[in-house]
Amino acid sequence: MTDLLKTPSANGAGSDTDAAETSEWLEALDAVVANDGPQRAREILTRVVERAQQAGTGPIATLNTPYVNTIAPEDEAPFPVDEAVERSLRSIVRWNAMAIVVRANKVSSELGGHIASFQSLATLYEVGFNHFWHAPGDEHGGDLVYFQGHSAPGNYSRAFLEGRLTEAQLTAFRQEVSQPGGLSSYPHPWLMPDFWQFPTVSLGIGGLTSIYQARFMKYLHARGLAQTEGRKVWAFLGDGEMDEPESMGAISLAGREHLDNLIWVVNCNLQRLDGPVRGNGLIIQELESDFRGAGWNVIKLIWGSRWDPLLAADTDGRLVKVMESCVDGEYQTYKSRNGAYVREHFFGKDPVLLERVAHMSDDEIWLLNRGGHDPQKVYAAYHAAANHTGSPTVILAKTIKGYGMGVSGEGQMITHQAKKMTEGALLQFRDRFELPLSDEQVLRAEFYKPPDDSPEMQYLRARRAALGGSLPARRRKAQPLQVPGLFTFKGQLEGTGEREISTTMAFVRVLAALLRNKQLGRHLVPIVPDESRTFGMEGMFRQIGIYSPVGQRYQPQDAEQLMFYKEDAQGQILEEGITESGSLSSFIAAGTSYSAHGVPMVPFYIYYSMFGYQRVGDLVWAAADSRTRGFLCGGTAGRTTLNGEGLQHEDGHSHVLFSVVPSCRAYDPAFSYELAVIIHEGLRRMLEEQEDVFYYLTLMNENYRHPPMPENAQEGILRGMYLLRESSVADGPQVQLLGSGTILNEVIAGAELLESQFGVGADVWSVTSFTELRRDGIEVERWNMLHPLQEQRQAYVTQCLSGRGGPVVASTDYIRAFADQIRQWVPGRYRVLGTDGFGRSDYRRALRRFFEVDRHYVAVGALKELADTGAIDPAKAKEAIDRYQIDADAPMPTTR
Ligand SMILES: Cc1ncc(C[n+]2csc(CCOP(=O)(O)OP(=O)(O)O)c2C)c(N)n1
Ligand SMILES: [Mg+2]
Repeated sequence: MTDLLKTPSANGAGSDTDAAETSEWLEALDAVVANDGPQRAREILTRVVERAQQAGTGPIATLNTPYVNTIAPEDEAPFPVDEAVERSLRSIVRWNAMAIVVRANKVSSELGGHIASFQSLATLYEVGFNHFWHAPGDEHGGDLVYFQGHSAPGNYSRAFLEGRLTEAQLTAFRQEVSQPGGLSSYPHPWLMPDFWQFPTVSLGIGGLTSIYQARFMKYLHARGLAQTEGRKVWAFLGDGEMDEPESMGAISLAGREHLDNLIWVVNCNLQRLDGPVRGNGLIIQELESDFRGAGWNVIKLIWGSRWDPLLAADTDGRLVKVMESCVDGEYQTYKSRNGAYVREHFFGKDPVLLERVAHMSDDEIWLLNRGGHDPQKVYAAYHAAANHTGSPTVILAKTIKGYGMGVSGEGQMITHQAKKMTEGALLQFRDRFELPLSDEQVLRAEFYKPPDDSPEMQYLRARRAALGGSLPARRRKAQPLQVPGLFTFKGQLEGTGEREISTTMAFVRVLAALLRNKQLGRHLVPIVPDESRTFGMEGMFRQIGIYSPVGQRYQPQDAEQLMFYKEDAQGQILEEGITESGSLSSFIAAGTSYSAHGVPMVPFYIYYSMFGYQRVGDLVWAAADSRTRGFLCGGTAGRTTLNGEGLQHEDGHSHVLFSVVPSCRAYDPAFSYELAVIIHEGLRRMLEEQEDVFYYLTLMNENYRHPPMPENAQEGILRGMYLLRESSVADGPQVQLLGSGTILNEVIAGAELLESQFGVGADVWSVTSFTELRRDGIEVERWNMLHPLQEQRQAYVTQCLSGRGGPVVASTDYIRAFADQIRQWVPGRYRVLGTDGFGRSDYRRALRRFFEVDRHYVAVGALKELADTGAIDPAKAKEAIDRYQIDADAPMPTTR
């Protein structure tokens, strides 16, 4: 990119080894433009560049255009209304947005808030609200707008004028707990479920998820599930935010799939939190080449209309040359000073330009505006973007951070965090935007709403009515879908007999059974990041097809095979390639389709569990925040079960990570029937009850026999544990053994050893979810604390274990913190075994011994607990250690 910036521009900057020859070429080009127009010049130049590259010149940078607006003034769509009313309306929105923050911080600076970002965005938002963004209704399915998170006061301000929020609510900004109807600091579908659709505030997430949203809309359309044509996804992103890898990481997908339903507006106010985004460069030029390279339609919106005459007169390119020679750090400084400063330091770079502006006063120079603050130019850019077909559009709008804040922030380094305005700045703000407020009202930062019959209010209502209603607005529910009975999974409930399969395979069978279901099948969205073969899902390629907007343009290599690689315009699988972030974004788009499109869809996103939460944790939270429904399936999970892949593949902690997400139900099932019961219940809750939950399921790749479902196990499977096997030793010490996932088999084997070799009776419990058990325990404990005089309740874990007798030992394929979650509700002694430490490759048997979670450790653990309670002699534990050849002095696995 730096090279591109250094490339001599069309205006003649840079070195020249033969100026006369260059001049001849340029004159020839000028003649073509004059006689045949710019289009013809473009044709010729394209051919010339091709020829030059064939001749070995190497790449010639063609991705950047000069630092001026992409749309020439004569090509601008004319602004359709009298701008005066809009200006007045916009000024009121600006005022209230600022007042929301200033007033909250008058009470206490504890609450925070941002003023400067929205002040730079106001024109970009208001033109959208007045002319472009449709709410869902009979005529239009509705546009989806990803608003900038920390500019939320701008949305609240408008909603106040539209009569959606009260003055009391504005005053309760960021008081989400203590004030009824208090406004959430940032967009949040849990805190304002009828208002906010997209939780954008973690920077980068909005951009990435908006791309996959646009793609998902095309997918829904192609599959005939929703009519999404004509609907647009708009996303507002900060220029600083573009440095997040998530922001730019999927722009090539948008280009490749021609997502012309996607419009990004990057607010290039040149600043982020600490300082300039590209103090020593030009962020707009940098982004232009990146996006153009990725196949986007790029609209640069740099200069406002007041520059038009100066640019029209710039036939020798001197002005554009100076524009390109300045860096963003300078542009920021200009707008924090005054007209005289701009004259001296900007136009003063070229004496000829100083002459050209000699007739202009300092005030006139100061008023030379930036594109993103000029409604006419913004309208023209939006109009072009909304009518563009064949590729996504990015509008790079140049603005001023803290516009209108004067000494309290305009273009200043500190502006991002400014939450207060000086009295002088408040009065100036009033004067500049011509607000009908007295000095006293200004100093109290009173909210202002013009009378209902004022031109502003009439205009505002008329525009939103024409566009179908208010935005943003969130739909809470879709039509419920009926979930078939549990018998759909008959095969899983009956067990596998002698056949040995993995839970991954069981999952694929459950999914296949669901896909065959007439009502529900269409609503499922299998998502894989290039791991279908790992999970044995390749049979689905042929059966339901892989979505590709262009179908399949090639004869697949395996066309002769039964299960060939089939891409299809109506394909159902989202085969994302190697992008866990992209896959999770598809998961969010599909799992919130009930809300964004009124069409319930159930994503099943299956991936390597190790490349799950720890890789894309923030997106997992975005999914939860968005009230996403669906199933995340961490495949080939477990620190010792995925044995051969070694350290960076073996997941022993994803369950602990998922346990922290409030809307996630996480399970570590051991048997097919458990999986079937859990998935069935999940579907029922998501589709029939319309609960906003998602499930995390770990799936293993170890093959073993799956028994039929024991009677009455269903409730326990869902609540988190049930008794799988009762002790067969009637008189003798007893223990309770807990296990989950594949390690449950080791626990069962451990019970057999205890009974046959030590005469100790062992009950075995299958714990499908330590996390659900903990949730229940916490809830019960809280209730008991707050109801001291009522009969105290018992946690489900306690109910299960009390009265059964003996100490409790748990073993899992996860770190100890996982099973430790339930400690305080386990009656009596509780020993937890787990796989803390770095993974490594070996046979499963060896790994389970290394991490001390195998049957022998289960037995030793149980015997030691019994010894500690005085039920047996400690020598028994020692006997087991010797018998099983355990090296008692081996260092902790965590240190190896
Ligand atoms: C992932 C993440 N990191 C940091 C922040 C804190 N933060 C909020 S806004 C901001 C600066 C944003 O600058 P820019 O994207 O240019 O937006 P502007 O306010 O200038 O429009 C920062 C660092 C965040 N919200 N998310
Ligand atoms: Mg910025």
